[in-house]
Amino acid sequence: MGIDIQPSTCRACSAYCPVLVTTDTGKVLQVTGNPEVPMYGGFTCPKGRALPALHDHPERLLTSMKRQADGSYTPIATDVAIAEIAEKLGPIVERGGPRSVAGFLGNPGVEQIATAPVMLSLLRAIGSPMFFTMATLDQPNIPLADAMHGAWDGGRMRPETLDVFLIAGGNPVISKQYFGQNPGMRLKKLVRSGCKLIVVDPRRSETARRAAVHLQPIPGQDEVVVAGLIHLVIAMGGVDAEFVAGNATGLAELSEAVRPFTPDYVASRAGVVEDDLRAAAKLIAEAKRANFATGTGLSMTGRGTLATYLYNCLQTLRGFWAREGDEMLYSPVLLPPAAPCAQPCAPTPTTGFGEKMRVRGLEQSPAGMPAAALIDEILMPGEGQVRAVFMHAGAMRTMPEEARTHEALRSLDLLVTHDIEMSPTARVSDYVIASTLGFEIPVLSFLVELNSSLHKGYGYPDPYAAAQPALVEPPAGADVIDAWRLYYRLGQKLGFALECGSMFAEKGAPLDMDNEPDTEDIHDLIAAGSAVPLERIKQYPAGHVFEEARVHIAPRDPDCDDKLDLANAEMLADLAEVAGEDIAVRRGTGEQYPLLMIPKRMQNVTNGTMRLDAKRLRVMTNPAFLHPSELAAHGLAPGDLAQVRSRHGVIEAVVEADEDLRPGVLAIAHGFGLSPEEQADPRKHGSNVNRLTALDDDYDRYSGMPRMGAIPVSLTALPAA
Ligand SMILES: Nc1nc2c(c(=O)[nH]1)N[C@H]1C(S)=C(S)[C@@H](COP(=O)(O)OP(=O)(O)OC[C@H]3O[C@@H](n4cnc5c(=O)[nH]c(N)nc54)[C@H](O)[C@@H]3O)O[C@H]1N2
Ligand SMILES: Nc1nc2c(c(=O)[nH]1)N[C@H]1C(S)=C(S)[C@@H](COP(=O)(O)OP(=O)(O)OC[C@H]3O[C@@H](n4cnc5c(=O)[nH]c(N)nc54)[C@H](O)[C@@H]3O)O[C@H]1N2
Ligand code: SF4
Ligand SMILES: [Mo]
Repeated sequence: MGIDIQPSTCRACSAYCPVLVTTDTGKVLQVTGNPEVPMYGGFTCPKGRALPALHDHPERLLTSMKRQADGSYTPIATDVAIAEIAEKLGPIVERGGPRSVAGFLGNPGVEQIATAPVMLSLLRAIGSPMFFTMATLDQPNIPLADAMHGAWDGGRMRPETLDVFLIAGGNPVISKQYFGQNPGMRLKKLVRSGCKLIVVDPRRSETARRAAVHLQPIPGQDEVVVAGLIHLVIAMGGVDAEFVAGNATGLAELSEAVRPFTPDYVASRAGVVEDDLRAAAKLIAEAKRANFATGTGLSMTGRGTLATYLYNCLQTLRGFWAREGDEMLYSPVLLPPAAPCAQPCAPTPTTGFGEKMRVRGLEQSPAGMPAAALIDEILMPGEGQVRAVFMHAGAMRTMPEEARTHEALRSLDLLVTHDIEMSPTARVSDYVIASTLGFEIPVLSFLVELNSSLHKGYGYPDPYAAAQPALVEPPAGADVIDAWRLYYRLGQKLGFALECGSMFAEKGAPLDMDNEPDTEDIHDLIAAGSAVPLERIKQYPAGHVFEEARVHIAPRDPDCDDKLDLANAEMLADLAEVAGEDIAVRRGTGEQYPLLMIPKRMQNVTNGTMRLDAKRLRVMTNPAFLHPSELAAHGLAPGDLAQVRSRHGVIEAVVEADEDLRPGVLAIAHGFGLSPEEQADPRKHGSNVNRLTALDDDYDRYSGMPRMGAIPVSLTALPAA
């Protein structure tokens, strides 16, 4: 005991920064970056460094809670809570069938990686297909576009080899998406090495400041911008004819479909400078190697799937996929071994293979089950109605349409959530299972690699992995558990034989249902079949780059006759609709709602988490940022309170000036506010932007994800209190 410094990993966001943790007799004192992992260069952000304060925060939830008839909460022993939940679950399944039980997994699964396989195993044992994740309210456009275009088996080109990196609707400097390790340092290096950044963002973001070309469009015009880039690249003779002939079909149809998107039309419609659009196209047409990346700014616009599909097409037109002999972008370490070839994989179906929803004609897609449909699956009576939900997410702050989400969650027969505080989601639950956090949970760097299989903005560019023990016990007297144990113990009580394995295996290994495993045992099962044996990874407590794991792209299989599709019928029909539509009607702005609200992320907060230490991190609120000219036009000064209204609802927010924003745009982060059962002070708790969204507003036909950005709003000054 006494002072001790040990390597670990911050999991307060998906960047998974390697850290050194100073403890004193079981108490976390300090967190600093671990300079021994060169990829990260010692980087941490303020959230990671604030973790000690989270561990023993006075408002931390140290006992599970049960909702009482009057809506108040009383502590309950976790095992008593689990026994009561098991007793309630049986009759619910008997009455409503297996489908009446659903699981919902969000961002807390980044820290508690054992939740996903064990929650899923319990649902399977019950016989329920109703497993939802936040992925369909995030960037479902990416797997969907890959399904429709077909994917490249060799994957994308490595950043350090690129002449051009384009990012549309993403801000890696803050979000770490696409540059998960010390993004500032990596972007600086990239630009110094001669790579030209092209950024498409209505805001001159922290990333756009480093751009060779910054296109600053009106929000919600990404499909127009990329159609314009394709138009120009074709006109400039930029098509890699040999690559396209060997690997794709549909060039003629795509060329025809982008014909209306002339530079002057795109410039006037999307509000970008025509010369900048031409400059971006020229960089792309002349580059030898490039990558086109999309983020949440683009995915939230309601047409993210189309825009991403078109960026994939542009990638193919230029032949910008990893070539034979290239090093794979993210070589597997904890994932099963890979042997990628320089060849296409044919498109895959978007529908027709999974569970059908009873609402909006939605069903399971390559992006997973449509999370936005879950709320209506709860509210809509009839066979298959969902009556019990296990929630490992902060849905009350992060699901669209707070009011309908609240109505649905409160109407359930049973809502069980995990939490580290009495968050707005905890405050609508029947049972809140108090959970461990931070360095109380063992580390396995599997999640970063798992994400890379779904989204190329995540992954380790070097074959790095870490498996590290928990460093501290929960505070004395606390009755908290690692979240997966709820599902294991319920399985035990209900007499199920649960299993757990690699997400990539058909079937997991059976769990010992008599002697409760440790979290590290679950991690061992998750890593089953890993490219580098877990035993070897465990020999390096500070994490390690396994040079032997680097994979290079193999030549094309001579028998491969798969082709990428440049002319998916539904995508080109959508593009024709874009070309033919009434622009003003589509945009939805006018006298009543003159501004467009867009999402943005802030450095010191991850979605709805870490509000506990808000004071230290100085994120009391989520300001509505506007160009100073907009503030003046609305009679507002920075720091004033204003009402923001959309067609779906209204919030009060603190306004701030941001010169880097396009006039006409209001940018605000999500993940704030209190539950609708409490009175929130916008200066203290921030405001829930999901009061301004609706679950069925302009939703994607495959993922069900509604429009969560480019939302028409109005702004009205509020009299000072
Ligand atoms: N309007 C709008 N809505 C959005 C978005 C947007 O841009 N705009 N973004 C969407 C996106 S991309 C995402 S990924 C989602 C994220 O939404 P969620 O998946 O809900 O993620 P978080 O808000 O990070 O979840 C944090 C919550 O979980 C609680 N929690 C529960 N269990 C645990 C635990 O075991 N450990 C910890 N540390 N906390 C726990 C925390 O107290 C906190 O309340 O939001 C989505 N919603
Ligand atoms: N610090 C911090 N890091 C995070 C998170 C966090 O909450 N805080 N959340 C994590 C999560 S869950 C995710 S999914 C990732 C997301 O990672 P990113 O997608 O990189 O998220 P943002 O940083 O919000 O960047 C979105 C950008 O899109 C721009 N934008 C808004 N509307 C439009 C539009 O219509 N078109 C275009 N082209 N751009 C637009 C915004 O101005 C903003 O700069 O970040 C992760 N990392
Ligand atoms: S919260 Fe900060 S320190 Fe922690 S992993 Fe994310 S970027 Fe790294
Ligand atoms: Mo996300």
